[in-house]
Amino acid sequence: LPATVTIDAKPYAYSFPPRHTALVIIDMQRDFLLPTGFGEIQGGDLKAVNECISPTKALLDLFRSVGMQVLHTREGHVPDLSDCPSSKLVRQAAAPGNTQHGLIIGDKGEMGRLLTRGEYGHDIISELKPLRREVVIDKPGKGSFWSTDLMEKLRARAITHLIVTGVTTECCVANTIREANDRGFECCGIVEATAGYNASFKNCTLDMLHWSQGLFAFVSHLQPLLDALL
Ligand code: TIU
Repeated sequence: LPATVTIDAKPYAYSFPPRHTALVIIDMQRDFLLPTGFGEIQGGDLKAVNECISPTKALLDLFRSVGMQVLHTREGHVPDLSDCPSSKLVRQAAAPGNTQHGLIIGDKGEMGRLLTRGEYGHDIISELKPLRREVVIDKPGKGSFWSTDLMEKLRARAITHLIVTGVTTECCVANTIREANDRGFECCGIVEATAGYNASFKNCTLDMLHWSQGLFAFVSHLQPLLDALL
C-alpha cells in the first residue's frame, strides 16, 4: 500500500494514508433495505437504498483485497429496549389515522422485532455480511460514536481517516460523519455508496457535509477510489 493516496473530491482533493484509513459501512441492515422492514414501515423509498448495495460491495471487496480496515455498524436495541430513548419510541407511535407508523421499535414485524438486536431484520444484508475479523459496532443511536466503543476500536487500530458509506445519508451517515469530525477524523463520503429515503435529502446532506471548505467531510465518487487503490 502507498503511504498516501489522493483522489478528486469536493471541495478539493482528499488525501488519506491507506494503512490508517477504514471503510465504515453504516447500517446496511435488512430492516432498512428490505420490504416489511423498519425503513419501509417509516415510509422510506427502498429503491434508492437498494441501489447503493452494489457500489458498497465493490468498496468492501476492494478494501478486503488490499488489506485495509473495514468496520460495520448496526442500529438497534437490546430486547428489553432499556437502551431505547423514549424520543425514538414516541416519534413512531401510531397517531390517529396514521397507519404508516403503526409499528414501533421492538414490535414484531415480518423479519422479527423491529430494530431489535438478535433478530433477523436487525442483521446486515447477506451481500455485505461482515467477516469474523471485521468490527461490528452495535449502536442505539444514529451516530456511531454515542454509547459505543467505536472511538476505542479506531484508536486501537491507529485509524485517522474514514471512508463512510451506507444508509441513510441524511440520518445515520451524516450523524456519524459529524461525530467523527468532532473527534478529529478526516472523513470522506462516497456518493454512489450511500443513499437515503428521499433523493433531495441525500444531495442536500452531501452538499452540507462538504460546504465551507469541507466543514464536516470530503465527498468523492466510487470510481476515483477504485482507480487509486486497485
Ligand atoms: N430513518 C432513517 O432515515 N434512518 C434511520 O433511522 N437509521 C439510519 O439511517 N441508519
